[in-house]
Amino acid sequence: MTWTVRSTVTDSSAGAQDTVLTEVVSVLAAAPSVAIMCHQRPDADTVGSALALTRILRALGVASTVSYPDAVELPPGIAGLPGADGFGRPAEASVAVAVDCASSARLGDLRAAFEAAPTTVVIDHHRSNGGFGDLDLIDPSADCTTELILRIADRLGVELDPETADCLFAGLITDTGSFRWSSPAGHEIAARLLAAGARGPELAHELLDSHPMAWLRLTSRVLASAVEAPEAFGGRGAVYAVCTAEDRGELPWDAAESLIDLLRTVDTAEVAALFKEGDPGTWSVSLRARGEVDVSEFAHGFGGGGHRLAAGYSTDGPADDVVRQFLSRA
Ligand SMILES: [Mn+2]
Repeated sequence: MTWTVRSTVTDSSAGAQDTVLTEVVSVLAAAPSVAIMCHQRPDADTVGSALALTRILRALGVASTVSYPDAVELPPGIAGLPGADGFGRPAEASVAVAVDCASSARLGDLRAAFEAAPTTVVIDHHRSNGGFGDLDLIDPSADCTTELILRIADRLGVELDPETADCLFAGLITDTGSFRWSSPAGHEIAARLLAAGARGPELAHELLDSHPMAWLRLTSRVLASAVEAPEAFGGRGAVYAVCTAEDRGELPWDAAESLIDLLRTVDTAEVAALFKEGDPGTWSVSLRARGEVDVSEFAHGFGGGGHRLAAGYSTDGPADDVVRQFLSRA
């Protein structure tokens, strides 16, 4: 089956969402095979979404593969999710599904395989996602992409088992900052997932509260390097810090991911920015805003995207240049 009419929903109105959900569910249920793909620098929401969706499809008798881009290792907490040992290269499939992926560029080295599939489906909650599939189920009002996967399970009538609940909960707890900015729906979903057997406290510990000792040293180094820029963003102020590959040392690629949550607590700065070096000279930049600045818009200017108050972009160059470019537009 090939969908010739491109169907995109990026608004949250119930009617529009419902129409695309119906289409997505019918495509998935009828698919001979499905290749599910995560975004670069995979987090708990993209991985939890992929693993939950593959379990839901298995319950329907639909074969699927789960993949994430680039040759990286999953962070230990995420690698502990049920089924995470099943990640591999995508099989040639009749339907490719990108989960939690704000743009096709974020598919990295999976992009060609995604685009080669006869039917492509995008399931996401990033407001900056304009859609890049034949079917785009994009709901910016959802707290996480696993919330959308739950809607698919419900529509298919697939019952939640404890493992699927774990995978869905993983996306919810991380994308809501441990429920700090969860919507009412997010709390209701959490209650459902816990009742279905999700290991709430264990997942919170494994995904958010477990680090090697060397992480404390890294944290102290990076936070000590933080700089305030009171003139930035029309005088609203910014704070930024740099984590170089050398700072990170032997720690894994995701070691600095959560440090933005400490930086953004600086009460004199509207915007927090964390510059994280991967391979030397290549950077991913995390941005957070308190409420007045749209960092998704700002990140878009650098080819990135995200949510209004949490966004990011990738860039190259020496640390000083990368910071200067940021400040010149801030
Ligand atoms: Mn997400």
